Amino acid sequence: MINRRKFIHASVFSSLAGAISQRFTNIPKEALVNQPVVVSTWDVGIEANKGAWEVLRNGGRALDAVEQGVMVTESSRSCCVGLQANPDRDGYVTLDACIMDEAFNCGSVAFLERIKHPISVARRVMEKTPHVMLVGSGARQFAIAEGFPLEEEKLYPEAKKAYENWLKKGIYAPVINIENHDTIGMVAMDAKGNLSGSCTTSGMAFKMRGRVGDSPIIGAGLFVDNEVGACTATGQGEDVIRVAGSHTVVEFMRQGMSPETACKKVIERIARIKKDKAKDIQVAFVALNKRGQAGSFALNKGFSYAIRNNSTEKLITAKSLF
Ligand code: SD4
Repeated sequence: MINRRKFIHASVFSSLAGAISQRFTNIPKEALVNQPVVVSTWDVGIEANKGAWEVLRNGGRALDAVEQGVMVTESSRSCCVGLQANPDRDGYVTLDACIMDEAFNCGSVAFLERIKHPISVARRVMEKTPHVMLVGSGARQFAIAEGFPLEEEKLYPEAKKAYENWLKKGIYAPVINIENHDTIGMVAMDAKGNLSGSCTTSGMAFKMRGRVGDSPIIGAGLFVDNEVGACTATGQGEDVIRVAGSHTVVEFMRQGMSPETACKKVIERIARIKKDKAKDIQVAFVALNKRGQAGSFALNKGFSYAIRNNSTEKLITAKSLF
């Protein structure tokens, strides 16, 4: 039998817990609007959002939308994500991706070669293994066992040209800035108000063999907390990882900040760390809160993000620190 002291303790604790969760999410329940929306990074996000929207407009799940959406980019010959992308400095294309749903389920692959849709392998890791992350030959072995075709090992013509060009000097000074990006990150909310996110990349062009950036790292390149919001990152992954970028943005939204302000706070933190080097790189975050409000902020000019909902489909130039 529960005694009076324990009862008082339990009831104080539960009302405190309610107050805390209300304060940290800071979003009144009645303000929640279950309108589907999808937001993704860079100009390629417009086409990717179309793929996601096919799922969302039919009442589908945000998780399916963010997978289908970025698969459009992974397949696109005109983009820099997926097997058509630039290789590492040894001439091999290596891919990273992750996905996260509304219940903290997540899956990730890194340093994956010769598989066309790393995002789907990441989802399979999430759904079919007790793990979150598989890398390298182990990730590929798992993909093949799951029936993903092993593609030919080759460089697509544009990537081959770019690589041969790079080899002429062969200077190892990788940097991700506005001319040089190769990722798509996507966050979405479905008609039930559930959030999910995905992120897929070929990483940094001509990177060191085995280098992995932020994109497949849950908390860095992507984070989803269905009570609060979702965030994805793009840009120089090393600098996103060191501040646990996407997770930190979500935590700022939990404190009540708008998506844009939350992204800005983390960008400012990166700028403080990078000091005078902050102007040489690009980092940007795109975030969506539980009310379906989207926002973004970049370190430097030149970043845009794409949004699609029932009333709009557009590319927005993000505000930036510099
Ligand atoms: C990485 N964040 O591997 C990725 C690269 C990127 O646009 O976003 N490029 O560091």
